[in-house]
Amino acid sequence: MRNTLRAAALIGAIAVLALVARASFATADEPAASSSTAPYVVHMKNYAFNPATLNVPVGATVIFKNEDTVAHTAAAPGKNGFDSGNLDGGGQFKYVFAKAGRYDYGCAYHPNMKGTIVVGAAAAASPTPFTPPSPSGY
Ligand SMILES: [Cu+2]
Repeated sequence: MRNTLRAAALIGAIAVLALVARASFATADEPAASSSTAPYVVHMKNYAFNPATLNVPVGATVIFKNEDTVAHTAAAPGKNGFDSGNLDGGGQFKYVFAKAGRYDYGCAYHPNMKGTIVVGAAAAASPTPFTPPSPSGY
């Protein structure tokens, strides 16, 4: 009885270790930054994100620039989210949005600071017409 319990505890510990190892591996593979798209900038100024809503294509690089003298963060929850961590005044954070979707983010220090990055789905709002990918290669 006691041995069975100990074995179960051991198996549980191994499972937890495996999960932790996999989680740390997953966060380690960051998407490769593509320099083909000009970076977009979100200014953090006067306790606000500007623009509050930013539409970008998939793969776009967005730079969050803290132009206040106080510290801010830019963070979106969720598995595909992002987190700048603490950004002191004058600091900046660069992130590549490799997946389409809507990213509602905010500042950890100032709950009134909120912004949205819309990745990919904004083709209709874009002034440049959408060109479908060429059908060759299949
Ligand atoms: Cu803030």
